[in-house]
Amino acid sequence: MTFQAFLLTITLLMAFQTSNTSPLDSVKKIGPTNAPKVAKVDEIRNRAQFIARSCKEVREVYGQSENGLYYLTTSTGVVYQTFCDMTTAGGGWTLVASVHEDNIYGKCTVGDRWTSQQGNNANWPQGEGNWANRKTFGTVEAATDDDFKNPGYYDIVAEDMSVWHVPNNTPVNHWKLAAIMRYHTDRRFLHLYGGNLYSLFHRYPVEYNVGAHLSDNGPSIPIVYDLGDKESTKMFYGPYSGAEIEGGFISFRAINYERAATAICSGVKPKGGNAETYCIGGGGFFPEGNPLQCGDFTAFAWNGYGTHVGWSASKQMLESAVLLFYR
Ligand code: 3S6
Ligand code: CA
Ligand code: CA
Repeated sequence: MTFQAFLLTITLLMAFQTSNTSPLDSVKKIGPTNAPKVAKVDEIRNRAQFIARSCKEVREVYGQSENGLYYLTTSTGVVYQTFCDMTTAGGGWTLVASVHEDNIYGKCTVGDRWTSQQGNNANWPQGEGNWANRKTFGTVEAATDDDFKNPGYYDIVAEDMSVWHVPNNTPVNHWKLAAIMRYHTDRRFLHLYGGNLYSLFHRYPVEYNVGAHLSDNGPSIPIVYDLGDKESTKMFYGPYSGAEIEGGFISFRAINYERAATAICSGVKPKGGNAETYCIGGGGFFPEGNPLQCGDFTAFAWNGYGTHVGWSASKQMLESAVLLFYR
C-alpha cells in the first residue's frame, strides 16, 4: 500500500466513524409537531414483538387493554394482523372474519365468498366451502368494505363468540361506536364443537341437501347483548321473517324449506324454514327462485332493497357487515 492510499484509508475510516449515522436516524429525528403521532404509530408497530395466538393471550400475557390492531402468530408460525376488542365483557376478543354483502343483486357472483362466486349450482353443493377450509381473504382494515377471513378462523381454539354488525365502509377506530348491534355468548359453547367455526362447520357442513329444515339444523346458542336486545334484533329482519324467528340467539347451519344450507343466523333462532331471509352465508345451491336466493346475504332483499316489507330486511341490516370474533 502506498502512503497516499494509507492516508486515504485512514481518512475514510475516520469519516465513517465520526459521521456515525444510520438510515434509521432520519426516522428517529422527528420534529416536535410530529412527535406524538409518530410515538403512537411506534407503539402500535412495537406490538409486532408480542408472540400470541389470540387477542386473549395478548391481553393476558402482555397486559394490553386497548382496542385496535395487533399481530398474532398461528401454531405453524404464520403472522397476521387483526383487530382485538380488549374491552367488551373482559376483553380478549379476536376478529377472525367478516361477512359483507357487496351487491345483493349479484346472485352467487363475485364477492359472494361465503356462499358461491360461481353461480347457483346443485352440482356444487358446498359452494366456495370457505366455512370449513383454510383459505383466507380480505384485510382487517377493509373488514366492513369486503369479506374478511384470517388464519385465526381455523387456528384459534376458542370458547365463545362475539358478533358486531357494523355499517359498511366504517373505519376500524369507529367500528364499536358505529355498530348497530353487538352481542356475545358466555357459555363456552365452542368447547362442544372443536373450538372454532372451522371445526363446527366440519361437523355441520354448509351444504345443499344435507338435511331438512329445523330437524337437521346446527346449534342455536343464547347470547348476551352488548348493544341491542331481542326485539331490536327482530326489527332488523323483515316482518314475515319476524314471525318465524326468536331473538336472543346465534344459530349455525340452518336449513331452509328447499334443503339449502345457510351458515349463521345472527341474533336469532329459526322456527321455520325461510332461513334464507334471516341467515347469512351458505352452500352453493338455493332452489327457490333460482338463482334469486343465492348470495352472502341470501334473500335479504326478497321484497325489495332495504324495504323492511314482507321478507326484506331493513336497509341498516342489509348495509352492515357481520364481524365475527372468538374468545
Ligand atoms: C307469508 C307468505 C309465504 O310467502 C312465501 O314465501 C312466498 O310464496 C314466497 O315468495 C316466500 C319465500 O319463500 C320467502 O323466502
Ligand atoms: Ca361477500
Ligand atoms: Ca322460502
